[in-house]
Amino acid sequence: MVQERTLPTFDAAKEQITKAEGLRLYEDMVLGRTFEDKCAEMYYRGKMFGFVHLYNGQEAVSTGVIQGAMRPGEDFVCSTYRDHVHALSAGVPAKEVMAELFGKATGCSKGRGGSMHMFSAEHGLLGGYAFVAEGIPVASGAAFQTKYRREVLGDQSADQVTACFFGDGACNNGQFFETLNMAALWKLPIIFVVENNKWAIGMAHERATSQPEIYKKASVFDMVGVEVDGMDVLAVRAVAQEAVARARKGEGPTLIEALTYRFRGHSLADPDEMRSKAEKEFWFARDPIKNFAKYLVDQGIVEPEELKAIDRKIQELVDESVKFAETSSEPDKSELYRFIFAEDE
Ligand SMILES: Cc1ncc(C[n+]2csc(CCOP(=O)(O)OP(=O)(O)O)c2C)c(N)n1
Ligand SMILES: [Mg+2]
Repeated sequence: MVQERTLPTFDAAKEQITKAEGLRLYEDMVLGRTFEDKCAEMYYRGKMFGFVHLYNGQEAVSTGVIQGAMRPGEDFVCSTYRDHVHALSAGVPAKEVMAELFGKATGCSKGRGGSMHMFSAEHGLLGGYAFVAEGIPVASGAAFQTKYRREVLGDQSADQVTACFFGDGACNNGQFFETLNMAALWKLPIIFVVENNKWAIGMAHERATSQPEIYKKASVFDMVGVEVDGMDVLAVRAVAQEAVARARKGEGPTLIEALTYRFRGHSLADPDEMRSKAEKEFWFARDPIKNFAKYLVDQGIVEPEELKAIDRKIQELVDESVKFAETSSEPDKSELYRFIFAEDE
């Protein structure tokens, strides 16, 4: 096992967090975890096909950024093939994400996308992208149009910020360097969120990159780069709030490196034999949901019973989403060629 990088410290006791917000962040993370566990069950029961990449362990990143710092539904979110939970945090209903996984017409991409291609114009979800780093220029295009509408077309309502999520593996790809250069040059309203989970399938991060501290790469673009404990939802929320404020003020992008870990294999087809037991245990002990629950109770912000009630409510919601997906229709054959090109309004 490679020596673990020291996680940046964060003084959560100093955070001003209301009960309502604490419960909201907790609920969003529990939704992500419960949804993904249900996906694993459905996949192994043969209900969904193709590659399915789960997000277990990384919930504090999606929740901390989208629910903690953005305006879900108004701002833009761009994801990778590990996209179910970003879609949920952005407000796409669980039943539409589950139906998409089942390939049903009621799915958020009308059953055409599947696991790796969640999309919702209504929720500002720019898509999940299966090619590594593919979303980075797409997200930057969204940020560019916001700036263009505001500064060139004079549309004062164009103040959206885009959050672009991608993995450590994507940071060795040319699109990362080319796009970050332009985003910084043009001061685009975007935050680049690297979810450094230490692995790109079976390739350990340290073996693939000359500078493993990804946030430092921001400096060559004269961009702000920060590292954060990606297992601590309040720490993620704090850095994301700063980055979003910077972007909204027109001061340009931020590169946030969230140090995190996926609790399952790369995809549900991966036997997960590459990673050591010691490494997994190091990270399992940092489970973002368990730790946040403990924090909320220890600080006297919530009662344990309130958290259990959320767990039950979310379990019901996810069970309902499976019923909805199972009973929904498949896309009609007559629509085979629809949604390939844009249609007239
Ligand atoms: C351009 C491209 N090259 C290779 C692949 C195959 N591939 C799929 S996932 C992956 C690893 C990416 O790892 P990372 O960016 O760290 O994301 P994580 O899976 O850890 O979330 C690779 C190489 C791909 N999808 N696209
Ligand atoms: Mg990775």
